[in-house]
Formats: sequence, structure tokens, C-alpha cells
Amino acid sequence: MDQPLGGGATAVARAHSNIALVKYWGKRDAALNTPAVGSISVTLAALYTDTRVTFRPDLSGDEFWLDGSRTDATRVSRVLDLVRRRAATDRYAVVSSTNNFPTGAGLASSASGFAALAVAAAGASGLTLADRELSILARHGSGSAARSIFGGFAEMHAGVAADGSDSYAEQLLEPADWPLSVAVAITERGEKSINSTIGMVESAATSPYYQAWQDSAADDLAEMRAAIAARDFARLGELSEYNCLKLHALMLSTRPALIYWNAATVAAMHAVRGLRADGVPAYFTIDAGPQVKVLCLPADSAAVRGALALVPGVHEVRMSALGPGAHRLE
Ligand code: 2P0
Repeated sequence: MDQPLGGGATAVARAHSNIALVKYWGKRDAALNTPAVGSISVTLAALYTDTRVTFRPDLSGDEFWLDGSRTDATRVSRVLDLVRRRAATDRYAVVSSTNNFPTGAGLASSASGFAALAVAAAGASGLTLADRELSILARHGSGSAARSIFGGFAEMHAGVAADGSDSYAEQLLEPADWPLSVAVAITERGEKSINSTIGMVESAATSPYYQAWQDSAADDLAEMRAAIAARDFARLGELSEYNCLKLHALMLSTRPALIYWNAATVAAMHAVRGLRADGVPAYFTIDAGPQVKVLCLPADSAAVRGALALVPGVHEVRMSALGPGAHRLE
């Protein structure tokens, strides 16, 4: 089947992926897709999604094309339904997205994807939405996408409101306020085995550590905010590793177990600890997938990249600076 051409109201947007330093895992309300805990992330310049949205009068449903293949549009329609209600239109849309990195492999394609969708859909429907409203809209697609509306450092608030109106992200720092580098060690190119949306529901239902995960989130968020405000890289890095390993302890204690690591993931973690032993401040973090992201200072980028490239099973190392927020491309 050929991808249909435009002919309606169109907008194109780019949003960058992000990685959480204090992580989101667990939902407060599944229907509103509000998180159980807040999170803090950095937006990555090197990884992004471009999305075109065209609302057309001749469609009987939404169409979603991802990297040129027709894909299930259920989650995309959840976001588009909110845009249609606000814009008072009943037109369906053709959505076409391309990622400049492997989809679904733990590189946060849902974060950049739904942030780009929120901005493009609002634009194509003629709505002018504030960043906070765009963040809420993106959250309905994917919790982590709420953070990708913003560049640099962003914090997602879990919120307490029953309608989800206080569950959005905000910017903490612009990228230029504290330039950091992130190395992404790709240890597997295929799709991950357990999707995060399902995995986090299983953790909440079965892990004896889930309550402790929720109870300790506020302390981690407060400490991370303080580390960012003080530009204290060692504190930021140490806390990122701690929060990451705490998340993976929660995943490992889920029944059935969520084991996202492969052998190269573990080898890369040891390589990062080896760098630190040699005096290079570098810290890892890992999401719901086997890739290892390493935070470092720009001056140490080459040393970090070189060390990761030598790890058996690492296919590729991509370097990234901190990136901008989601924006229109026209
Ligand atoms: C995060 N992750 O904070 C955490 C760390 C993965 C591990 O957000 O169900 O794809 O779409 O809201 O955003 C992955 O979860 O989940 C995620 P949904 P999402 O980045």
C-alpha cells in the first residue's frame, strides 16, 4: 500500500529523545497516563523523531506510518482525539514519523515520537498551545514524552489532581546552561522484549520493592534538583547510577522478571566504573532496554567513546550533546 499524500491541514515537528536521570516507572492513573513518580531527564540532540500530521476530510480513521510502514494507530489516536476535541473537528489524520535511530530498542522512541506528534497535531489543527499543555498532550501518548517537549534538563511532575492537569514537565535548565555529553552504547539493534507500559504495570502488581520505589522517589528528585542547581557533576552522576540500579532491582524483582540487560550491557557498566577508577568522571544509566547511556563532560567525550567502543558486544557508540525542545520544522 502506498503512503497517502497530503491535501489537508498539515504541520511537521521534530522532537528529541530524552533519558531520565531520575526515572519514571509505574502509573498513578492508567487512563490519563499519569506517572506514579516524578522524573528528571536530559534531552538528547543526536536522537530525534520527525512527524508530519495532516488532517483530511476523506479519511474514515487515523493512519499511522512509522519509518515508512503502516503501523497500529491506537496510541496515536488517543492523542489525536484530544486535539480533535479541543479544535472542534471530526477530521481524521495521516501521521507519518521517521526516527533517526532504531525504534523500540530502549532509545526512547516513544518519548520523541509522542512529543513530535503533540506539536505537529496541535499545529495542523490550528491550535496554539502553551508548552505545559503540549506536555500534557504528549503525556497521554507516553509518560516520558511529556519531558521531550523541553530541551536541556526537564522535570516531570507526577501531580495529584484527579484529572491529570498537574501532571506535566517543566524545564530546569537550557542545554547551554550546563553542557554535558552523553554516549549511547548500542548493544542490540532489535526491538526489546517487554514493552515498558506492560512492564511497569507488572512491577506495581508483583514486586515487593514497588512501594519502596515510590516512597524513595521524592528524595532522589530533591537531590537531583540540588545537584543540577549546583552544577555538581559527580553528585548528578552518582545519583543517576543509583536511581538506575534501583529501577533495575525493581524490574528484576517483578514476576515474571524484567531482565532488560544483555552481556554487553553489564560489560559496559564495568567499563564505565573502570573509567572512573582511571580518573575519568563518567556515569551510566539504562532504561527499559539493553543500551547503555553514559554521562560525561564534553572534554572527556573521546575517552568515553573509545572505552565503550572496546567493550565486546557494543555495536556502535553514538555521542550526543544536550538538545532542544520539540519544535515545528516549517
Ligand atoms: C523513563 N522509562 O523515565 C523510564 C525509565 C523507561 C525506564 O519512561 O507507558 O514509554 O508510554 O507512559 O514513557 C518508558 O516508559 O511508558 C520510560 P508509557 P514510557 O524514561
